[in-house]
Amino acid sequence: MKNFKHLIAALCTLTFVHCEKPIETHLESFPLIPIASTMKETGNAFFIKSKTILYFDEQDASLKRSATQLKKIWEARSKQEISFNEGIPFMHSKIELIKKDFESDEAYEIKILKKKIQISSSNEVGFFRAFTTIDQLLRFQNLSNQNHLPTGEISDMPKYGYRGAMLDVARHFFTLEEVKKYIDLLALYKINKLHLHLSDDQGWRIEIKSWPNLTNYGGSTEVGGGPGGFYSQEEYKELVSYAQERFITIIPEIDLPGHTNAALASYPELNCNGKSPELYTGIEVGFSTLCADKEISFQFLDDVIREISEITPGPYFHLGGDESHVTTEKDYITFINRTQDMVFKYGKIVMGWDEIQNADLKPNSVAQYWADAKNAKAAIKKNAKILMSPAQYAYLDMQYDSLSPFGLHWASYINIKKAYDWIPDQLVDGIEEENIIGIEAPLWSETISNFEELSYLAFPRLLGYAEIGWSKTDQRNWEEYQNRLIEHGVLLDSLSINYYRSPKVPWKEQRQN
Ligand code: TNX
Repeated sequence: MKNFKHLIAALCTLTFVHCEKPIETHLESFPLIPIASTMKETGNAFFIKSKTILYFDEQDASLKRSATQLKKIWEARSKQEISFNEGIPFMHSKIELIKKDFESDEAYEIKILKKKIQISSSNEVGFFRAFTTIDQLLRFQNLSNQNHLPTGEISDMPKYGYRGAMLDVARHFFTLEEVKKYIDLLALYKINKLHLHLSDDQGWRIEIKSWPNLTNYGGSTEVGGGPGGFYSQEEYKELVSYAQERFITIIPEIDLPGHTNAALASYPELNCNGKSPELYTGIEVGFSTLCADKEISFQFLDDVIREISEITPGPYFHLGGDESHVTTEKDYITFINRTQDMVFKYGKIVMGWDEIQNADLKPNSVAQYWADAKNAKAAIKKNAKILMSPAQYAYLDMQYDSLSPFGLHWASYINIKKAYDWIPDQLVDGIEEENIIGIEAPLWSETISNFEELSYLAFPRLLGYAEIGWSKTDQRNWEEYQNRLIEHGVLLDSLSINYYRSPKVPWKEQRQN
């Protein structure tokens, strides 16, 4: 018997054939976040051999782009090279990309067999979501030094088409590199929208060529008096395409008519009294407004909306519209109605904070519910869609508890469980499943000024929001989620991401990197 084993071992070595003894694997208990619609394990293992052959129809340009994306991810994680449609099948690992119809563009299926992996979807975005799943599988196997994937089938599709994060780059500026790093992490958790809050009292962060002082002067500081910053249009385009490669849509927000001190400080003619206020570096809200009596205000807004729309391929333009406490109701309605027309003229769909329902919202606009349920319900009456960002549950800038070094708490303290344990269509009577396009987790930046602080507030709560947006409600359960989250703590550690290690969660010991 012993000799026989030696003989087999020798044969394996000579022929380069993998003859590991079968191992038990458990796909179903894999800590995927967001959890997939179904996962069925078959108990075997797909061993990652030297080199991998990726089979797909090279005539199909979109499949070729998908193949190239998978190649990048697979080679980085498995450390094994991928070749397209060539190689000696029995010596190498095999993956097939198969196009077939699904209910949703983002739906996909992965079959992990002993000898090959089959990935199917109807198009590029679905393949990308599948690759994200593969990416998580490989990352966790790497963390436990495993050279195989568990066999079985995953079939998956999102609950909501809109799964977003918002980043306030106005109160504190975040560099292109920092935003890209955030985008990478959003993509790993299947988040598909990044809403950028590009202007506020404290800073104007996007170049407008016809109004250059907005950034030259209006972008020159931030909360606390730091140097601020802004994105040139070229840099913004770079960000848009970086996000696009990860199937994330950038949604630009220009907050109006309030939250406009930086613009008012940059151009005296935008003020009703013709005089510019000072730049502002505090954190009060609701004290500034554009001037509805001056036509130049609308010329200004038309230029801004036109220039930004021209460099934004995504369908949405966010007009802000929150906390305009010093704008009269009549002027407020004028501003939203007129800018809404501009957004349409430049081919985009209007988004705004829930107060925008006070104007004559056009059907299919999006009201972002953050504070006032009455506003959200009124928006529904006007045939608007609702994006769920209830401050008490979904605000990433709320402190975890009273000891949190960053964040505010005007809406609530939001610990990791509270962030996870709510159901968008069961929160407010009258905001029903059919009204909701999805969820978004805003990260306001009054109290954070660098990536470490950003990630401390965003992680790990963002993983919970990703799951609320993607996974079916009846699959979600805090206790079970917490077990997966603990594994993602290890993953975030391996990526050197600073996250909040709540004392209520039994995290694994942190490795020193
Ligand atoms: C409210 S949420 C705001 C922001 C602040 C945030 C701080 C919303 C639409 N407006 O201006 O940054 O609270 O949590």
